[in-house]
Amino acid sequence: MAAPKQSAKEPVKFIGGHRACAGCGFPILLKQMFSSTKDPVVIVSATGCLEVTSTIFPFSAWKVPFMHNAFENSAATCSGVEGAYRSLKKQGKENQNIKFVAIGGDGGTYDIGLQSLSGAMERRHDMLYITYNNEAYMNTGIQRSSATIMGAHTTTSPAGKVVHGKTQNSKNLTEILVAHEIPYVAQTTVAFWQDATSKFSKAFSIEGPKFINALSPCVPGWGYHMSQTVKVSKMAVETNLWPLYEVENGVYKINYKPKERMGIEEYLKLQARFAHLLKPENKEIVENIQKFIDWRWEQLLKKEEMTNKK
Ligand SMILES: Cc1ncc(C[n+]2csc(CCOP(=O)(O)OP(=O)(O)O)c2C)c(N)n1
Ligand code: SF4
Ligand SMILES: [Mg+2]
Repeated sequence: MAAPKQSAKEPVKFIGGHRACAGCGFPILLKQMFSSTKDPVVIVSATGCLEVTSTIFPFSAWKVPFMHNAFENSAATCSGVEGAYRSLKKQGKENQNIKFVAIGGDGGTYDIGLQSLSGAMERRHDMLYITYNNEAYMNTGIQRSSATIMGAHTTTSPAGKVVHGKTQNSKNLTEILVAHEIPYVAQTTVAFWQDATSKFSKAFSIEGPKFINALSPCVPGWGYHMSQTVKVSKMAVETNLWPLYEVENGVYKINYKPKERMGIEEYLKLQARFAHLLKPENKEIVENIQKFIDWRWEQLLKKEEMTNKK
């Protein structure tokens, strides 16, 4: 589905002047999200870089209602707000078509907010949950989360002589959400504007719970130059590390299949968090990462084939 046409006259809903780092991924993502609907939007946000950098009292970068809640309950708060709205509509006290969006980082979604997210999806609230996944707890100093990929150096999975960054693979949260059998689940990332806006548009057009997992590069946490955000995001897709796909009512669609997937080294060498992996003695770790990526991709292809069988 194409994104709704925007005119330059339409008011910007996430404005400049916020304190996110130059080159941060999530301001791009927010522009993609807001350009995908003309309906009023209510935002509920977990604690994290996005909230901290955009709501420094007495300033706010938000031109829409914005509710900050605790780190772990963005989905629960949003479901409460959406429930109240439904009640007001029933009573004839509200007639706008409002979209409810809960946002959390990977720490606030993959880890600490998972039960709250699971509950809101299971109760079938009419809301969109977006995680901007920068693969660590960035706001508090780059600690590993269950979204951090194997081998990445973080302050709680440091690369040294014995251990070479995070020792576990990342959790596949997108598939956990697919298992909730909700109407719409998708993965996207900031470099693919058309992909992201199509997915936000589709999510806004569907009634019920929706989930979008958006890979969102982080300049200091990943260790790349601020001019390289789009390149890094693109390479995550070209290497099959972060496939662009969607699952609509249980049917998988891979939105982009690289003609020839690039080797993961091409992605690793762009970022300081993986610098230690490029040493010859860590070749085996890189091979294991590659094997894991290829295995996940194969699983995804099979799911697409299986769910599209007539
Ligand atoms: C219950 C609770 N524990 C810890 C914190 C401290 N804290 C605030 S933001 C944050 C990290 C958030 O990580 P993530 O959700 O990935 O968002 P990011 O900062 O990466 O954007 C932490 C640990 C908190 N606010 N509340
Ligand atoms: S630390 Fe990372 S996620 Fe946080 S504002 Fe900076 S670039 Fe964005
Ligand atoms: Mg994070």
